[in-house]
Amino acid sequence: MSAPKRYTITSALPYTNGPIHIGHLAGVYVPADIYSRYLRITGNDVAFICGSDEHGAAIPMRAKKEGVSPQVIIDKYHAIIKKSFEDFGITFDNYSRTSAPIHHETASEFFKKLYEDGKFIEETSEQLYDAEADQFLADRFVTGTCPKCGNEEAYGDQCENCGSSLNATDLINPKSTISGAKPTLKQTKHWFLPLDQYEDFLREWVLVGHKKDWKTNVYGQIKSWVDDGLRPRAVTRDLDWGIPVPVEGAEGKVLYVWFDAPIGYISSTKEWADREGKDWEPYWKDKDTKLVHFIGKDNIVFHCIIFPSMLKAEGSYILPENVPANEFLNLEGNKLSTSKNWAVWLHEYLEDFPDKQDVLRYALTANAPETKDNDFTWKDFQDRNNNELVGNFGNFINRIVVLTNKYYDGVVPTPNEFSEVDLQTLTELRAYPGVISSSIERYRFREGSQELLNVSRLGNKYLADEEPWKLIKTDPERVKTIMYVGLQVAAALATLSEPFLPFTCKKLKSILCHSELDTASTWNDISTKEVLLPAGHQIGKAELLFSKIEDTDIQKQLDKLEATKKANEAENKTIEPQKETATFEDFTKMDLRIGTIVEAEKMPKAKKLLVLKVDTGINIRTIVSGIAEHFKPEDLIGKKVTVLVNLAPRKLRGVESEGMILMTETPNGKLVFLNPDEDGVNPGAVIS
Ligand code: B3M
Ligand code: ZN
Repeated sequence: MSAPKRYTITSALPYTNGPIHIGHLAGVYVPADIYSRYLRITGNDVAFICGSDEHGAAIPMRAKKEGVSPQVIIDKYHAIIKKSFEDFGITFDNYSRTSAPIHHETASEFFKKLYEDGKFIEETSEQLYDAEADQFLADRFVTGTCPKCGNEEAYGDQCENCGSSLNATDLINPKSTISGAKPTLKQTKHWFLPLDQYEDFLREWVLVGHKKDWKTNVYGQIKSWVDDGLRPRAVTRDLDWGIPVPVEGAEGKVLYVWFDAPIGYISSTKEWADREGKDWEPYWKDKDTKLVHFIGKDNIVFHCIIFPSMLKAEGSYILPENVPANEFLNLEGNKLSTSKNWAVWLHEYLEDFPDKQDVLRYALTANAPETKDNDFTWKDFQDRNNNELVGNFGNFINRIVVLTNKYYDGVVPTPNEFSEVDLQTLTELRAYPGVISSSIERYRFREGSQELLNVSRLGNKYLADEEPWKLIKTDPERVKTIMYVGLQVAAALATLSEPFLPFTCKKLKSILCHSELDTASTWNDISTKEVLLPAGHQIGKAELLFSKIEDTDIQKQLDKLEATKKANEAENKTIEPQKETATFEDFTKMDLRIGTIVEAEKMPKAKKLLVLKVDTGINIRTIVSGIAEHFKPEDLIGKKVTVLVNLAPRKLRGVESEGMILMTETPNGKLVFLNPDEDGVNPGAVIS
């Protein structure tokens, strides 16, 4: 463990164009929170900073889709995001938003300073333009083929396939995402940050300076960009949503979202410092402060090339000490996607599992996409809970607390002489703070979470080997020592679990009555103090830390995803082309009548068929219908339906069918009787 320091820890500012999902959590917020909590409890001065990213093209685009103003969108999602982070236990010291006046001021000042210091190139050039929509096209307003990897859906600022940062004019076959039109070129003036002038600085700072201590995925990406050669990058846009460019001759232009958003870290720190009566500057300007950015891999270029070049150009800021970017998390084998609703949304998770914050935190950490993309499955989530949290951690704590209450009315017993095994267990225990610290300090949270579970494994093994429940009859003095040692392991777990399982930590501390201790043990005490829970200390009653997650709970989640899949398929379903023209004569040939179903039963040995008796007004006749998977026979009796009565009779499984009942289908494949108001019956649905 290193000496206490000042840390500024940032986590990517989420766009307020949708709620938070597990991909955001696993990639950014859970690791950042583990890191921040750990640094706080080991005595460091921490500013853990975040806020909503409310500018950029994503917001007006979402607003358009929902038919409301961008302000409505940012207010809606800012509230959802902020609340879900709070309920989930993410301990930001400040959660701001980039629409806040303090941010507009800070970002404008930053731009003006670079402008006045002559750090920008001002250039009028031809940019992509959508004449139909009367709008310049950059960033998400334009897609096309990536010149680097051939991905046909690259955006105007970035290719999500290969991670390249692009200028809109680099795209091959560009297409406006507003109108679908092929853009034309139109002249416009912008301010560019000449990144090419920062190549030497970037080489020296990252490629030489951080070769050893940055993650290889991050380092590799930076190296390939710098080696490819950097080009000036426009930091202004022709848009009406954003921070107005604060110089003359820039009417109708705003700052590029990736220029203002990272400055959001600074403005959020200012907001926090103002509220807390602190000085914000040391957190951004003191050379001894460690600045760490937690982000996903698609944000690497912005945090490792563009923002550092901006900070360098400004001149008075420190640079990040590390940018431990994660890879992506997939969900049940498919890429997470806000627009396709393929996600586990945090606010929905918290509704479905209101007291299981730590379970999701743990599942996402134990399976974190630290070095490669990973897959989240509900089955893994259930297994980790049932086997690791309930079966290992919870089981150990429950055993030790129940037995302490049973044997000693909850009072920590006085140990007798320690055996070899006792001493070894205590020695092993003392090593864990160092082991877990080392994992966390190297951003290996996955490894750290497994080491934490090893502590309860140590406790479980110790109890299983020593069997106090057997010895209590024959050697009660020995049992006192065993229980005492076990309780020290439990006490260590209470402290060591805080970064990974904060809700559990709180519960466990309350069970062990930590607050009643003269000096509650800290992280470092576990290695150095002889005693964590002293003999004579009274603990509380047992309470389950975790509970089993049943198959039905998991099935509900899987069903939700299945419904999303179906809805997506339906959305992509092409409308069947219109059939050949029917003459009026053709039409009048068909005799359509209203009928009532008077009897219904299943056709033996046929999964899909029902045999119906229908009163057509002409007679009661048999009609065989392929609707058995959609209706129960008993629900059909008395139902009025539309019947084609003069369809040539035909035999189905030996039963003659005299007519056809008209039906249609909802997008997810459910057959329904003709009732156009039925949920999901859409224009274009074929009647058959
Ligand atoms: N708003 C998040 C994203 O790319 C983006 C991060 C900004 S961090 C300054 O999803
Ligand atoms: Zn690409």
